Amino acid sequence: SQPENVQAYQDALTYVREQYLGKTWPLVINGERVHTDEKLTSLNPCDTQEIVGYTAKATVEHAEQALQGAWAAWAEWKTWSMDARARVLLRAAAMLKRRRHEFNALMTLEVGKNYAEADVETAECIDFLEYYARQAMKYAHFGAAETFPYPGEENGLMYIPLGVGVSISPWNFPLAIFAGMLAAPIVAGNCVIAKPAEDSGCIAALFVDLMIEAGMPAGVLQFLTGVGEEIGEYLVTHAQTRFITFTGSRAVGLHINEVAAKVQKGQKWIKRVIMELGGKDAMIVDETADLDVAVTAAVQGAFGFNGQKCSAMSRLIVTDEAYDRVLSAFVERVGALKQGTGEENANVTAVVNEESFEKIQKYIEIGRSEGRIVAGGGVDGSKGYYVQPTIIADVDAYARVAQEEIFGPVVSVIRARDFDHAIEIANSTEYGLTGGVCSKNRARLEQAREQFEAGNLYFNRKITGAIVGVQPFGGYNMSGTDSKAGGPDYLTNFMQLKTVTERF
Ligand code: TXE
Repeated sequence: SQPENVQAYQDALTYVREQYLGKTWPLVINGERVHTDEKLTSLNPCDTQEIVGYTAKATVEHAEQALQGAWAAWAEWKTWSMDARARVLLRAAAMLKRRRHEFNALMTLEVGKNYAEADVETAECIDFLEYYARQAMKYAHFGAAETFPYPGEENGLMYIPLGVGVSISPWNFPLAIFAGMLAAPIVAGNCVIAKPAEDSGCIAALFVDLMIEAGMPAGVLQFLTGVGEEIGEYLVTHAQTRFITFTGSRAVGLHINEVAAKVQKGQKWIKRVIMELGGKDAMIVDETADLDVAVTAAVQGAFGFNGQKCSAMSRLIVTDEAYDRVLSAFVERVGALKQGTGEENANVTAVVNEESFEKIQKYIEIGRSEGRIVAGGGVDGSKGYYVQPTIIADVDAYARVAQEEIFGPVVSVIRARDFDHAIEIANSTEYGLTGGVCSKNRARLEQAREQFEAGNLYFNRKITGAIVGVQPFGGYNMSGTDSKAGGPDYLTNFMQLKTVTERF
């Protein structure tokens, strides 16, 4: 980071600590701030003594109120022009640019993201708002130009919003994913009930306040913090929910998919379900690869936000000839990573909560029997949930640590006989989100382009980091419905198409 940004961040951190620490953030239903007796607590994972804030704990009565209020608000919102709706997003983006450091600071405290990555996330949030606002214009007018003219008739396309839906988001991109998943349906003319993850309600609430300040009318964006199994479950199974957009774990995603498919009494539609689930993303390094490029890509792809990304590299597959060389360079580089707090901008910080901390520890233990721990392996939960960046070498492609999502700073290194074998291993999990290849061999890159099963492939660079409007993001197989967030057709997930043909 530039020194002036570091100073601005430090100032913002002081401001955020003074203004927000220990604050209780309410629900927002029909434009009203609603407080509840019971609350959820957000703890700083890097210092579990520090209470970052509290969020209201919504009940099913609140969820019902939010749903009815959203349908009432929709009657008006759907009549707004695309242009007018897009302007609300653009205003929010402009405001966020001015308050970037404040959002970064709260993010570093609430989920422990280091501030360089928090800054990238805030930038991504701004990109989502601006991109979806501009994409909306595409659907604004009578779309006859998009269809083939038919003699004697005029054919028009109309894109109609669906109604009211639910957006359920995770803690790992508590601002960008939360915002992107609600902004797209909203700009397309729908009303949304947004439910952030239990661990990241404060940053979500700060963003909702900003959207309201930017001109979001009452009822269009309803904000409910609370427990997924309670209000989330209530909303996804409700007859009046028209669509669900979800990012989170495979288990919860598949559960929602199943319960949302059941048609409830009085329900008039098949719910649209848009899912972004996990990954077990692989990067292949062959013997022709530039060692420095490959190892830099591996370190960045694996340990950014402690590997707590569905797009994180968690399997390093190395061809036999290059294996020892790549492994020892990787171990050396990982040993140099600094662990500390998000506000210190440490390379690796603490993992999000106790449950994750324990889950990752369990996998490290499994890794001890399935391979050889050659870096890290230790933990320290005394003051924060610190897990050392860990490398498990000599792992079999079908071992549990090579197949299951660990969602922490842990990489399995797998030896491949040759490049064909490496591709076979890469495709051996049930996921298919991101993937990478480091090689100077053109034919092999072409082969990977065809055969590597992943929604987002990266060659000779790190494998995370889809850029909005550049790399439409979403995976194959169990990684989700491949709905491509930040892509040119994403808004059509939240609209239905009507064609009108008139004979002259
Ligand atoms: O996710 P959950 P969690 C993976 C990762 C991580 C694990 C657990 O492996 O370790 O999931 O994380 C809401 N009906 N990913 O517990 O439980 C919940 O309140 C409706 C991968 O945070 O899936 C939250 O808002 N909603 C991932 C959201 O679902 C329900 C990102 C996600 O929670 C619900 C995060 C229910 N029955 C975790 N139960 C990625 N793809 O990047 C829970 N929720």
